[in-house]
Amino acid sequence: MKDIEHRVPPGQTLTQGFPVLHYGSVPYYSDLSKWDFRLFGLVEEEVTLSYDQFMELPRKQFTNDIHCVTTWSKLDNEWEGIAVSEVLKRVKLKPEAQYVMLHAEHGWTTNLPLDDFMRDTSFFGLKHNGQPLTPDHGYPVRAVVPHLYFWKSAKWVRGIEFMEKDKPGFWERNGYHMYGDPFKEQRYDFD
Ligand SMILES: Nc1nc2c(c(=O)[nH]1)N[C@H]1C(S)=C(S)[C@@H](COP(=O)(O)O)O[C@H]1N2
Ligand SMILES: [Mo]
Repeated sequence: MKDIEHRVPPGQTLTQGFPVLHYGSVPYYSDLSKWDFRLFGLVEEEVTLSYDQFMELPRKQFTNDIHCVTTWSKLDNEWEGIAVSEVLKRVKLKPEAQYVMLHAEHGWTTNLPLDDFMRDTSFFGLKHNGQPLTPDHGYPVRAVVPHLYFWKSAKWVRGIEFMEKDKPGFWERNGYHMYGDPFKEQRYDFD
């Protein structure tokens, strides 16, 4: 493991807490039988997983550092989650697929390259530091892509759209960087 100094990107400050940041309201789920997860776009056949089907996917433990564009970083997070590869096994991607758009509740979106999403450090998080995700941190499922700024880690994620070309998601349309590498300080679109 890298020493602390190399784990904290430029311009970031460590926090022991777990700040909550999002646009809009926290979704409330009264009936998870209505929850589903869609794989669509450049796939041979679209797939929709039910809540039960999603929760039956094999889980793993992940440990990582997270870096928010608002300058806090939090080291040594322990997660239980589902590897992206486990979810992607359910579809056959068309060869043109190069980018993904993650779709979350209330139409919130974020974009990233397929290769970044498919790294074995990216996953769908279900528990953080031993506890089920709280509603404000993304219950029941959030994406976690720790090598990019944390806004790419969609809370309340409900689907993956596979795309040929990069397209801006919610914050990317509102001035944030298309890629968002914290070690290069790619915070805003002019960085
Ligand atoms: N659905 C959704 N996911 C989201 C956001 C959002 O507004 N909606 N905000 C992002 C931003 S800007 C950050 S920094 C992280 C914050 O996650 P946290 O509240 O668990 O710390 O969630 C990301 N995921
Ligand atoms: Mo953020």
